[in-house]
Amino acid sequence: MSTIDYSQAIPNNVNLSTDRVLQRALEQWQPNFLSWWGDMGPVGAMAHNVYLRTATSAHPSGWAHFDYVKMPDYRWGIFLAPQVVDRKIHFGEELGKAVWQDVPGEHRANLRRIIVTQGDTEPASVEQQRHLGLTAPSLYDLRNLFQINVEEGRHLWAMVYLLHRFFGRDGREEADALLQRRSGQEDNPRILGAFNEATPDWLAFFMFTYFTDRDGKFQLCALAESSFDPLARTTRFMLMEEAHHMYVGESGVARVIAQTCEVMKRYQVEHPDQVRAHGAIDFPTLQRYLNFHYSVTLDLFGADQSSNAALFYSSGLKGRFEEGRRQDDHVLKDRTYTILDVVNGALAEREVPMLNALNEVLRDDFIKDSVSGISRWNKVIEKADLSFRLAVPHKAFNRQIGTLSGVRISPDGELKSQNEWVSGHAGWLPTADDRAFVASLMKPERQPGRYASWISAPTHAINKQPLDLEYVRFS
Ligand code: BYC
Repeated sequence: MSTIDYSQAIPNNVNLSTDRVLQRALEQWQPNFLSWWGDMGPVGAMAHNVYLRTATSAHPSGWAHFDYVKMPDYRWGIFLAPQVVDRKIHFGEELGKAVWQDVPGEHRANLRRIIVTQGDTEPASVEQQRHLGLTAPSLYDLRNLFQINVEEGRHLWAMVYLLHRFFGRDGREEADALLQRRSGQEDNPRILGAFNEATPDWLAFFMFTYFTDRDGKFQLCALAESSFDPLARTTRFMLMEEAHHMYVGESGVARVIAQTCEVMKRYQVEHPDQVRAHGAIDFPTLQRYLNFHYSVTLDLFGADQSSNAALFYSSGLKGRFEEGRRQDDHVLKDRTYTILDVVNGALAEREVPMLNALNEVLRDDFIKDSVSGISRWNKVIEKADLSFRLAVPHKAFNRQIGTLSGVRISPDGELKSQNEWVSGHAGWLPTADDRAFVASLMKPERQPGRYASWISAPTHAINKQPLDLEYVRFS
């Protein structure tokens, strides 16, 4: 017997109350999700009352409902963006035909693989961030962390809905496996590399939400073009939530920079040791964190030449970022794209068929978007009249996936021998000392309206509330 009142417990616009098969699948899965949330969700935070945004409908007035909620009581819902009437496939071999409301048999395995890969990242990020609530620099930041965590949980529900609704028994098995893999676990890790890295401190968290959630944006935008309409509609709705996650990252790093500038000006110091002595994070450490998160995130786009990517596009499963705005034939058979290759141990440009280079096309779109935020960070430094500038490292720096994984390249794009790489490493990527210093700053600040020494106050509060609202009420 069902113990769940679906329309209340799981807000949805997928007619859950009349879909018995889906109900049964979710009824079995939901307790496992809650048990996973208890084991792997935010540590020690289950009884806190948190000022959270909950999506209660897909209507513009319903997707951002704010109130105090205990996280295990958060209503993880299933929402698809409204259906576009008469939507047509707009790229690939089947261009012009009606989009699919069900999964075509020939695309079943690939669609499942894409949905599972996407779904796997959502619980992974919650696992990566589970200790951060113990050291939040303010109640405002703590609330944002929890908001992101519950929404990643909802994004997992979104993918599980697709698996349960459209993929039968193997979909149910995949949905179970999403709760069984663990970030960073040796024998059953998460699928993609970046989601097995630790997010040990708040600087890493802000960099993660700036860069890695931005991969989320680009992948979701590519999936929002899909000919499989339920996937397109689900990801369109997820994108509305993703925007806040990237804002947390961009504004978080900007606030760290602002505080560093403030300390450097107030005490007239420049050397990293002096900046650290005043409880702020020096610019070279920020740059090394940036180098790490950027390069690890670039790998998330997959190999620069991928027959999977070509197949996903040609068969209409996954489009390009802003596919509809591009002025070409949307089939791409005769087009080429320039990628970086390694020729005789050196980097060289090479023209390859564009279809095979679509991971690279998406990665390049991501790079453009990332760079624009970094120039906004640099404006903060410029305004303080300081000369340091942050920059993204070369695309080939510290890569583990694809052609560029075979070479050692410095952040400024120079080819290095293995020995040179080992000796340069400490200047390019966070060292144990950097991590220990940042960890030493991670002391929780729990007074409303107060902030840790290493970060400035935010410029905007949540939902037009005062900045010193008690965003989290502790149990
Ligand atoms: N780490 O042919 P390739 C988000 C594997 S983030 C480890 O290039 P393909 C979020 C690959 O699986 C967005 N392995 O693959 C952000 C394949 O393995 P198999 C997540 C990797 O298929 C923050 C082999 O290498 N969504 O939402 O062209 C918080 C050959 O590679 C990696 C998606 O990714 C890696 N980095 O491209 C929360 C969208 N990269 O099958 C959430 C769905 C590749 O040979 N995924 N491999 O064993 C896809 O579209 C594609 O699977 C990928 C890979 C773009 C990821």
